[in-house]
Amino acid sequence: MAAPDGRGADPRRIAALGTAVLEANWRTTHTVPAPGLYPHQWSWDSSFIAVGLRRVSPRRAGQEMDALFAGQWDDGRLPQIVFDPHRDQDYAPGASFWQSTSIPGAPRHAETAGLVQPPNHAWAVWKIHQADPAESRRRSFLERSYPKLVRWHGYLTGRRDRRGSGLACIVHPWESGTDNSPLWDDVMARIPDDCRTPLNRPDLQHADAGERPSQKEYGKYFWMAERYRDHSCDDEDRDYPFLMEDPLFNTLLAVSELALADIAAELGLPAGVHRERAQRTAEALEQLYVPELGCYSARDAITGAVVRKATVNGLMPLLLPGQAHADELIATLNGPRFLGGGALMVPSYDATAEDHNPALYWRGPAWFNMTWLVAEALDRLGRTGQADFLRGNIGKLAAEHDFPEYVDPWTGAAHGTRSFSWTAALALETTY
Ligand code: 9YW
Repeated sequence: MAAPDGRGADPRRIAALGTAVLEANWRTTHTVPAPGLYPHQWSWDSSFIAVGLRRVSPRRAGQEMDALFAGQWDDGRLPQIVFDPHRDQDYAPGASFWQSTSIPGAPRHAETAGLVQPPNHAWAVWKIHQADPAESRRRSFLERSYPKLVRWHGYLTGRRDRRGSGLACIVHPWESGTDNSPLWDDVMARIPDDCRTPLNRPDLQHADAGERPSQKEYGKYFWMAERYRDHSCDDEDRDYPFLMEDPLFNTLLAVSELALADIAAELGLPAGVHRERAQRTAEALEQLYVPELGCYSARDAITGAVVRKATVNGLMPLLLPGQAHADELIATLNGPRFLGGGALMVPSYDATAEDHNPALYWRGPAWFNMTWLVAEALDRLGRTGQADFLRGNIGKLAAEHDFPEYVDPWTGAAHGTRSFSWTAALALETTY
């Protein structure tokens, strides 16, 4: 019988069950995030998936990244979604919404979304290489991935640094990976919801409406996606209303830039330039630190206002080496807003906030990828006991509840869809 805190859950069982989910969700070239709800390839999901997959098949983990890179645009962007053309009716907005093959600079042979997702890819590529360096070298995995990753980061630090602050902007809540996080509420209030596309919500066939973004939120999501698409996704729409600098997105960019330094060194290329870029992003992130919250937050790049809300996104700079606010971030993590009330995994949103909802998507529940990232950060800081506690709960709650999308942070009750790939992959990863 597993201990209530997750320590003692059988790692072999977790690994076997997690591997079976990944096997079932594999589709010839890539892994879908979940059967039913998410039938295509999602960008940052693939990186998390590959981190776990490399433990059982580094080769397949490499293929996962190759399939995503096949959707890269001429400007370097890696798309939020690479669509499976056979599943257009099963997810909205799909390939027929984006019509990407007629957008200048988008790939001709893959249908993709025009948006992006957080840049955890170089980090994943480096981890895949480390899992089996000989296999990676045989397949020239780093040689072929490196230039693509450099172009991807070039897009983010170039065209996406919309305010010249040294931080990449996201142009849609979907780009944050934390779709309906309270971080976006103020800006969302000024976004129209009268999109032209009919909202048919195939997602509601696979998940409870109470656990998904509302119809009004979807109207706004579609309105922004339409506007971005109709501007050829060119990032030059001067009056575009949603430009946010997110601490999660920019932390992953810096962490991935450090991974690019490791990759460059392995390839015998200059690595210093990547370390300098990572340092610049880390320094720019300081603009997002909010002392009274004891964590980082998002900034509206249009008004310059920093959002006064504590979310798991704002804890992520803990991953950065030499983090100046490590003590404050740890205190916040262990305080009442996050783990202080006896949570098993890290809540996505301040537990003391009046509108915290432990069952609603990114407005309270704990997600496996975020908890895994926090555990990684704790490990780097030498706080292995707490990292093990979180990893133990990741494995235990994942295996106990058929690999849910997210859970109630205190009871562990499962929410969202099941057989969720990054839950399976990261649960598998915790067993190594
Ligand atoms: C959506 C696929 C995606 C994740 C996001 C998560 C959710 C909904 O599912 O987005 O329709 O894109 O918020 O992080 O990549 O798993």
